[in-house]
This record gives sequence, C-alpha cells and structure tokens, in this order.
Amino acid sequence: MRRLSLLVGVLMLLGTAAMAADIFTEPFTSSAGGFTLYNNPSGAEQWYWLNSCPANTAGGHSTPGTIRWGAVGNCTNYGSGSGIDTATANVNTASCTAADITVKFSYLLNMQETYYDRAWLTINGTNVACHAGYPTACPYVLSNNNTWTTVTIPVAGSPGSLALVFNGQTLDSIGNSAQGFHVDDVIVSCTTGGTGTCASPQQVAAIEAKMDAAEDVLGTIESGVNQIIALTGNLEAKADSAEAKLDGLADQIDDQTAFQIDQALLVCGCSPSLYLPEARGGMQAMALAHVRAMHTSVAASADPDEAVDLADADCYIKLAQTLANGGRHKVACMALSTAMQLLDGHTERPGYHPRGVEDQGSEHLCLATCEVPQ
Ligand SMILES: [Ca+2]
Ligand SMILES: [Ca+2]
Ligand SMILES: [Ca+2]
Repeated sequence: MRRLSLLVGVLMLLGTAAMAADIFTEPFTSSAGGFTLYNNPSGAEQWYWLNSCPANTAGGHSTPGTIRWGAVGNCTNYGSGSGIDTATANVNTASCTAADITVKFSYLLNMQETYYDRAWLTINGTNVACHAGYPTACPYVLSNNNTWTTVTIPVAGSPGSLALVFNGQTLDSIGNSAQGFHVDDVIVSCTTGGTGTCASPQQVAAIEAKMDAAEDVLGTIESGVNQIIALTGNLEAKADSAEAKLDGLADQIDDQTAFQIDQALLVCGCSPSLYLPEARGGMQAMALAHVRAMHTSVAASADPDEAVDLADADCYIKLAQTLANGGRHKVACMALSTAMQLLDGHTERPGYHPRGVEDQGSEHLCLATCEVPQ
C-alpha cells in the first residue's frame, strides 16, 4: 500500500501543473535591457535609458533606472522633431497555454494633450494605450498626471509572439517643456504548463527500483531498532534479576538481625552484633520495635511455657516500654523476652529453638495480673 501511494505521487509529479508566470520582465535596472530603442533622426528627442531625472527618483516604480522619451540632457523638455521614436520588445509567448496574456507596465507621462504631442503603445500593431490628446481613441488612456502609474492590459489573440512598441512623437515645438514619457517595469504574464505527460514504462521501472532500495534501507533500520529493543529487554530482565537478588539479601539481613535480636532478648544481654539493654549503648529500642512487629503479625499463643502466672504478650510489651522509660532496662528486657516467647512467630526461624522459656535457658517475668504502671 505504501509503495502504491508513493508511485501515484511520483506519476503525478511527472506532469506539469498549470500556473501563472511572468515570461518577460524588464525593470531597466542599468540599460534598456530587452527593449530596442529607435531614434528617428527628425528631432533631438528620443527614447533612451537614464537614471538621473526627477522621475527616476520619484516613487512608484523600480528606482532609479527607466527609459524615457524626451530630450537627452534636459529632464523637462521633450524636443521638437516630427518623427516617431520607438522602444520595442518582441516577446515569445509560445510557452503560454491559455489566451490570458497580459502586459503590465508603469509610466510617468507629462506632455501637452494636443494633436501635435503624442505618446502611445501598440501591441502587435494595434494601438492599445494613449493619452487623451491622441488623434484617435485607445482602449486604455494613459494618465497625463506627471506621477508614476501602473496599468495592466490584456492581450487579444492566441499565444505566439508579442510586439510591444512604446511610441513618442511631437509635431511642433510649442509647449514641450515637460518631462515627456517615462516607462518602467514592463512585465508580460500568462498561464504556463498544464500539459502533463505520463511516465514511460522505463521511468516507472526506475522509480520502482529506487523505492525497492528505499524499502531495503527501511528494513535494515527496522531490524536495527528491533535489536535495540531486544537488548533493552534483556537489560531490563537482568536488572530485575539483580533487584530480586538484592531484595533477597536484604531479607536475609533482616532475618539475621531479627534472629540476633531474638537471641539477645532471650539472654537479655549480648548477641554477636547486638547489645542489650539500652542504658549501655545497646539496642533496646530496636528490640521493642521488633517484638511489637511480631505482635501485630502473629497470634499470641495461650501459654507456650510450662511456667505459670503469665500475663498476655501485649501486657509484657507495654510493661517493657514503661520499664525502659524508667531506666530499668534489665527487667524491661526480661519483659520483652517473655512477650516474645508468648508469640508463635519467633519459633519458625532456621536454627532457632522452638518455643519455651525453659528450653532456651531463659528466665521470664511472672505476672499474676497485668498491671502496667502508668
Ligand atoms: Ca528623434
Ligand atoms: Ca526601473
Ligand atoms: Ca507641443
């Protein structure tokens, strides 16, 4: 499915999409560029490239370069000859795929609007734009307002070729002290493309080969990712195993500590790494916590000893705390030891002798009734 969708995309790209395009652009940056200038020898006025008259620096076009019809060296006069001077561009419009060609340009016009003073544009020999004084009306009127103006003119007819001709002419020398006719930023646009072609079998085969290669690369990457996932899983398993071992060791240490506390309690003194009671730097508080935990997790036996006059385990634990608080650590230890022996849980550790005060050779504290001092 992935290959199919990619292939369709590539086949579409082989065609060319229709799009609006500028097929000719002339900003007159440093010369007349794509225009050919003709100076009729009648009169000194002519078309020429320039960048130094006031119209060149005025806004409204790509400053400063333009072409101008007027008297060279005199920004405010456009001569006295009678011949027609022209600026011509021939544009090949064969690449246009629709009859929607347009000509866009900017101009600054400042002339007498009389029969004798003329500025106009022809496209393929037809007058399409002129100022209001021109002898015959044109479809588009060029504003004679001495400011830069932009106009877009559609071109009639089918694509092929386009002859743009800007014209200037004066038939007298009267009233010609003005800037004349500046032109800039000529752009021919149309729709191009839209004539897509299908891929040949050879092109399709080449594309498929590239896609196969890409899939191979993807497969390699996927394999690498799977290996990384497997390695990660293996590491996690090892970490879990190590954690379980550590937990086991911790449990063993806890058991060993508890066992030692049990032993120390039975003799109310020393065990291999513990010392009771508290007053001499021992661990009576730890022993209290140990027996309390035992008391909450196991049921108290009725009476595991052969001794008599025993209260219950809870009573001995409370008594042990009270005695310890009063500094009577030795007897507090005995109370704890007795409580421990009344509980079932302590009998089940490996190496520990089954219940019974007498079996452990330990003394226990006899209480006829539980009377814990407050
Ligand atoms: Ca001339
Ligand atoms: Ca320009
Ligand atoms: Ca005149």
